[in-house]
Amino acid sequence: MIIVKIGGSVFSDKSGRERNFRHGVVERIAEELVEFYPQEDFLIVHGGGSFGHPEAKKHGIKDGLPDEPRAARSRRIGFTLTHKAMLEANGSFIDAFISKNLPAFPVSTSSIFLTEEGEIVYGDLEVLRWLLRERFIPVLFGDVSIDIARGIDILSGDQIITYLAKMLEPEKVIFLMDVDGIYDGRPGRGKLVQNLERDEIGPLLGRLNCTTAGTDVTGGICNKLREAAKMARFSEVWFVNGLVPGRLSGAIRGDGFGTRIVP
Ligand code: ATP
Ligand code: IP8
Repeated sequence: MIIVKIGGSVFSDKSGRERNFRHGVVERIAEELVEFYPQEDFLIVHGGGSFGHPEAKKHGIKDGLPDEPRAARSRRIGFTLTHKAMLEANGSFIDAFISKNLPAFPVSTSSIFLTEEGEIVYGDLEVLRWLLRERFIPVLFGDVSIDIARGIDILSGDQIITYLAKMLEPEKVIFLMDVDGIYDGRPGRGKLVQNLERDEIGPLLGRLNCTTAGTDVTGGICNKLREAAKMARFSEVWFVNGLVPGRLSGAIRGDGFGTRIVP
């Protein structure tokens, strides 16, 4: 089984208007999967992109639930609206996959995971396992979460993937981004790292100024690399450009262009 994370920077323009969706890009990604399905099983996780992120920020979801009853009530409504924005993105994914005759099935992340301070502490994977057994392509997404410490939080698609990699042991995890892979500096300035050993991730995080406090000065890449270091213990991890046709197929075959992390 292969897990594919479709980054928000691939399926939408994160600096563009809210809720823009690159239908053509997602349909082309689905076409690349058609070459390999059903010989290969796939599980898809997509990010928030121009759907979840602006809504989560607007409603202060990462601040949890406040004590004051009126503020808490309005935050709860924001929680639902953020989830609804993600359902809209997820619906467009399902339509694109179905249009290419791929049996994609939506799985609402917030209905199967609980977090504590942003980390997954409970996951009900039973239905997911059965969907895979019955040859569906489950499509999960970065989402809101019920958090047992803060009331509510945001659960990133990258964290979901680490958890799933540990529990389901896929042969490969592929991250689709809007750049060619992991650079040893900012894209455009640093050099693309094509083969990255798990042990080299720590020093690279240092060079990229990813502080232990988790301030992602280089965008979401620090979080992605930290999660990749964890999941590389269980499977091979690839970072490839999802906007360039053929890069996903290359990573699936194993001869692709991008960054490959080896355990
Ligand atoms: P989402 O979290 O919405 O799913 P995503 O998975 O597409 O989004 P981002 O969190 O936007 O990913 O992170 C990818 C971005 O990180 C790229 O657009 C790239 O410009 C930026 N970036 C910064 N530093 C680096 C680096 N050293 N190597 C690779 N990408 C980097
Ligand atoms: O883009 C974030 O998921 P990510 C999900 O994978 C929301 O980090 C709701 C912002």
